[in-house]
Amino acid sequence: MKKQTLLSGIAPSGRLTLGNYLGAIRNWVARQDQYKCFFPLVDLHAVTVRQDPTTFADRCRDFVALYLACGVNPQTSVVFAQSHVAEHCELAWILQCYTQVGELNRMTQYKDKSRRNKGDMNAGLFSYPVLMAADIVLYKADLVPVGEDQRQHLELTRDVAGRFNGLFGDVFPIPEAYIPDSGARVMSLQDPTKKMSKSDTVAANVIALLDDPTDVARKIKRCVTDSGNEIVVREDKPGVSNLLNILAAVTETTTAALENEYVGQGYGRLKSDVADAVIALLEPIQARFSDLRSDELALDAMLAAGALEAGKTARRTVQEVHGALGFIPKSSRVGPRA
Ligand code: ATP
Ligand code: LTN
Repeated sequence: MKKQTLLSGIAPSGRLTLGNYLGAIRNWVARQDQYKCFFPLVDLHAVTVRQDPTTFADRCRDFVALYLACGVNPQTSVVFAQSHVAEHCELAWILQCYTQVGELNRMTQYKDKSRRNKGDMNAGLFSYPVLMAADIVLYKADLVPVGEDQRQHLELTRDVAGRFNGLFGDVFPIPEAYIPDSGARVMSLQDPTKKMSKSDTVAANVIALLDDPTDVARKIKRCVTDSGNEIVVREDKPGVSNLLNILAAVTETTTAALENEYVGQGYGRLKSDVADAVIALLEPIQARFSDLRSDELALDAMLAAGALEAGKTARRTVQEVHGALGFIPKSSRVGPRA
């Protein structure tokens, strides 16, 4: 039987975090043998906020090396840079013409980012979810593993794809989001009512995948906990709930089991267990990263091969979309001008 298709991407802004790993990358890796997988480095998404051109390419290579260090297998999964496959932009344009401004206005991430980016309210920030929809349907993806914050963008993708199919026939499968039970929303260490975010400029809020073990231990030791001493997941205990969620996700257990295990224990013990578990998770990833990142030629060659392969599928889909819309097919015969 033909494998279904899985696709997911992360914009190379900031530094990859434990949230990105638990909410997204880990769930890509766990499914990569069951699905035909596409993992674009979505660099076109990153330029919705200003990036420094002198360091951007290096950051992009760091991200790709980290994908691989986390277990993405480039022999079986297609890893590539979105900017190397022009069809992402072509399809995004067409899909914009089937997306309502009102739908984009309702995106909470846009409302959030526009509040924070008052000085640069560019049109890319607004239309970004359509580029994401194009990323997904270009490869006719069936499954999209993401964290909780992307649920709304996935719903929009489903709506736009369904609308297009309603007008032009079944061109796109309607993709499903895969959002994990645990690790789908890792919170900031200093403000656990807010999502841990890779572009957060306050280092103490974030565990980066490349943080060294002493930093990880220090950040967790100093993270905000709550009043009282009960170790439970509860709305009025966002700090402790976050630590329990992280520990449950990293050690692949449930928060309910951990609540039982920690009855009568103090916050200090919980924090040192979370630190140990996170450090044990990150150490092998960091070791593999150093090896992979040191061979830039090999990384770039892998991206070139990925773009070649992704481009074949992408071209086919764009041609199908053009056909559905009634564009003149591009002739393979070049003759004299009429
Ligand atoms: P930025 O700060 O640049 O907006 P971010 O850290 O919020 O970045 P995204 O690029 O929006 O990350 O997300 C990449 C992937 O990681 C998405 O699938 C997203 O749902 C997931 N993700 C991001 N942050 C978290 C988090 N704190 N917990 C769980 N999953 C997360
Ligand atoms: N918008 C996503 C990143 C993203 C993505 C995608 C995720 C861009 N294209 C396609 C899944 C599938 C975000 O996490 N900010």
